Order: sequence, then structure tokens, then C-alpha cells
Amino acid sequence: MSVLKEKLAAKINEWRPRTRKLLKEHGEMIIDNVTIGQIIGGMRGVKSLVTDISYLDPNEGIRYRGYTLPEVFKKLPKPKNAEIPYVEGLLYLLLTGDIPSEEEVMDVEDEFKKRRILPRYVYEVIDAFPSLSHPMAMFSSAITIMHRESFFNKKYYAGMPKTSYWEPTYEDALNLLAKLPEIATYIYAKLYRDGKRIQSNPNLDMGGNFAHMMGIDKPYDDVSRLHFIIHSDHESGNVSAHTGHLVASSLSSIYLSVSAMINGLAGPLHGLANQEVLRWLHDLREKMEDQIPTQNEMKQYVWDTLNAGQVIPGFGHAVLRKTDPRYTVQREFCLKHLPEDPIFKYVDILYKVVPPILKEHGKAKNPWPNVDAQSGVIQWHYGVKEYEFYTVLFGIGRAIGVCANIIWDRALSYPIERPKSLTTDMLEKFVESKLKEKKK
Ligand code: AMX
Repeated sequence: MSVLKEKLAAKINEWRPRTRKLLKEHGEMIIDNVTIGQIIGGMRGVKSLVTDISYLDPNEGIRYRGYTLPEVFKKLPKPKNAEIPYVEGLLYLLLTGDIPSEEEVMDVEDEFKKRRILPRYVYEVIDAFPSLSHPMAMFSSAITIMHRESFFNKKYYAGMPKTSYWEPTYEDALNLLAKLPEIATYIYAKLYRDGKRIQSNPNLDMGGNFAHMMGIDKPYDDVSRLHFIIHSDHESGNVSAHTGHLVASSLSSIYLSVSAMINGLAGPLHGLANQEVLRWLHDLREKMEDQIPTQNEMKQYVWDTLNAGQVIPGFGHAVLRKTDPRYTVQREFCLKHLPEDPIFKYVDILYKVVPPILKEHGKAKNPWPNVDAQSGVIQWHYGVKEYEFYTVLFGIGRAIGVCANIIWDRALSYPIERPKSLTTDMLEKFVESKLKEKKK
């Protein structure tokens, strides 16, 4: 058994009594009330999910297993001469809650290396896609098609106790995560490089190998590590994490669950916002004939977008009420490595002008930038100019957190998810009776 799996097994055994006790002794305790506004308004803020992998504080931002992003970057082991830690170490942290040693990270890296080879048919499925297909549709399909590899399915049909569900799920998760960089770079080569691909390098870690297969020199290996780490998890309620959890709760395989989460991520209000930021800025860049806009010109562009009834991509958030620390980490990277990049200058001006405008506009509850306002500019700077591809990169990162969650969902025997719905008629009648009661 790998070091990680052994450690995880011990953690699961320690954790199970906590969940069992909460359920058995306090299952009836009320933790939240739900308003009609929340039912119609996308269940915003309803406390109805549980995860120990990460927690999102509205003002502070994300913590992975209790650690803020700066702490994660400080504490996790890094490859030699790298600024950013191993992605493999992050997986160890998300799964076990512990900061791994260098040897423990190497163990995960070895596990990944053993599992990188992609079945032939996955390349064939990608090749069969018609031109002008969106890379997220290709990415999702390539993952779906691997459902036939599911070790969980085989074990399930052979008969397996519930307490063992997490083990084949863990195997499926590692098998899938190890293959995602190969799938993504193959899609990239097919769509944008006339199919000219670079073979995987068995000596490199996940981030380093991804940069190698993209054909981009240092510090793009660190860029990749940074990107995958900051996108990995954002507690459970966001569309992609929730979709992954929901689909997996019916005991669908990791492949079908992660593919579903990728589809959720591909919407412009969620992960696709990183593509939208670049698309929107390029429209402006064309109008400006490559000149850097003044603050007043930028303000006008932002107002024109709002007055046309559109959202400002990369700003706002359903939970956050301050600047997203994932934005800050990337901004710091830009200030250090690409302060003179013209697109960064656009993003920098947006950082100054958008929040006051959104406040004046008066709709968005959070006027501050989110992760997507800053991620595309870094990719663009290092030569990944095909912005439709950006959400695939987000997807690789998010898959790490979603897989960690699904493994724990199964370890703690969380049941199939099934909230209750009402009809509009019922809501109206409920309101009527409440108002009558009030008059009495
Ligand atoms: N520009 C313009 N209007 C915005 C806005 C923005 N960036 N953010 C929110 N609003 C508007 C909403 O559309 C809504 O308008 P409505 O009353 O006419 O329906 C109103 O402000 C209230 O929305 P909210 O409660 O502040 O946000 P929300 O929880 O409903 O939605 C989000 C959150 C992220 C979808 C929204 O802020 C948005 O559309 N942002 C732009 C897209 C984006 O950057 N998405 C990525 C988010 C991060 C991620 O998931 N990767």
C-alpha cells in the first residue's frame, strides 16, 4: 500500500466515529433556517453540506485543511529551484490534513507516474471531435469515456461492503488525476498546434511535466503548479464541487462524476469566467488599437458593459466579500514576473476602477475581483493565447479537490443527495397562511 493510502486509511478510521456520533446523537439538531428568497435564489448561504477538505470564509477567503493559501505555499515541499510547491503535496494535504514530508510527496509523485499512461481510445475520442469544438466539451468527453476503467464499478458489481467504497474510489481518483495533464495537453496540441505533441517526461512532477508537454520553459512549471493548487478546492457549494459530490452520491464512478463537474465548471458565471475576462479585454484592446487605456477610458468600457446588461467577468462572488486571495496570489506573481505585460496593465487598471463602479452600480454584493480576473493574463504572458483553453486548466486543478471530497464522502458513507422541492403554488399558499396568522 502507498504511504498516502495507508495514512488515509488511518485517518478515515479515526474520523468515522465523529460523523457517526453527530448523526446518531445530534441528527435532529437545527443548524439553519431557509427563506423563500434562498429557495428561489439558488440556495445561497443555506448551510446544508459538509466537507473537511476546505472552508471558505467570506472575508478571509479559502483555507485548505485549515491553512490559508500563503501558508500552503510556505509549508508544502517544493521541487529544487522552484518557487511553488509540488501539486502532489497538495493532494496529500487535502486527503490527510497533514503537511507531507519530502519523502511523502515523492511517494505520491511515484504513484502518479505509474498511472500516467492514457488508453489508446481516449486519443481516438479526442481525434474524432469536429473542428471548432470547445476544449471543455472535449475534456469532459475524454474523462467520461474512461468510465469503463472504473475499479469501483468492478468491485461494486462483484459485491463490496460500504466501508470499503473509498478504497477503489481512491484508486480511480489517482488513476484519473495522473492522466489529466496528458488529456489536456493532447487536446491543446490537437486544437492549436496541428496535433504536434510533446511526449510526457517520466522524470518530472505533475506541474513540471505539464509545462514540458505544453512546450513552455520556466517559470511555466511554477505557473502550472500555482494554477492547479489555487484552483483545487473552494468548499462544497460551488457549482463544480457540488456537481461532483452530487453525481458521486449516486455511486457513479469518479470518471462520470468528474466529467459532470467539468461540465458545471464550463459555464461563464463559474470557471469559464477566466476565458471571458480575456475575451472581454481583447475586445477593448482591439478598440484601443493596442494602446493602454487611461483610467477614464477603462471606466467608460466597464459602464458600457454594465449598461448593456452584462456582468463584469472576474468580479463578484456568491460567498466572498473581499478580494479573493487566489487573485492576490496571482497578482503578486504578476508583479514579480510580468509587471510590464500590457494585458497585466489592463488587469491592473481594472483592479482600481471596477470595485467603485460596481458599488455605484449597486447590484453586486461583492464588488471585488475573484480568481478568474487574474489567471488568464498569466497564461497569455507565457504564450497560451488560446483563451478557450483556460477553463481546462482550472478543471485539472478543481479535479484534485473534487476527487479528495468524493473519496471522503464514500469513507464517511454520506448517502445519495436528495433535497426536497416545492411548487410555486405551495410557496404562495404558505405565504398566505403565514400572513393570515399574523393578522390574527
Ligand atoms: N458584474 C455585474 N453585475 C454583477 C456582478 C458583476 N461582476 N456580480 C454580480 N452582479 C449582479 C448579479 O448579476 C445580480 O444581478 P440581478 O439582481 O440583476 O440578478 C446582482 O448583482 C446580485 O448578485 P450577487 O448576489 O452579488 O452575486 P451572485 O451570488 O448571484 O453571483 C457571480 C455570483 C460570481 C455569478 C456574479 O458575481 C457574477 O456573475 N460575476 C461575474 C462572473 C464571474 O466572474 N464568475 C466567476 C466567479 C468565480 C468562479 O466561480 N470561478
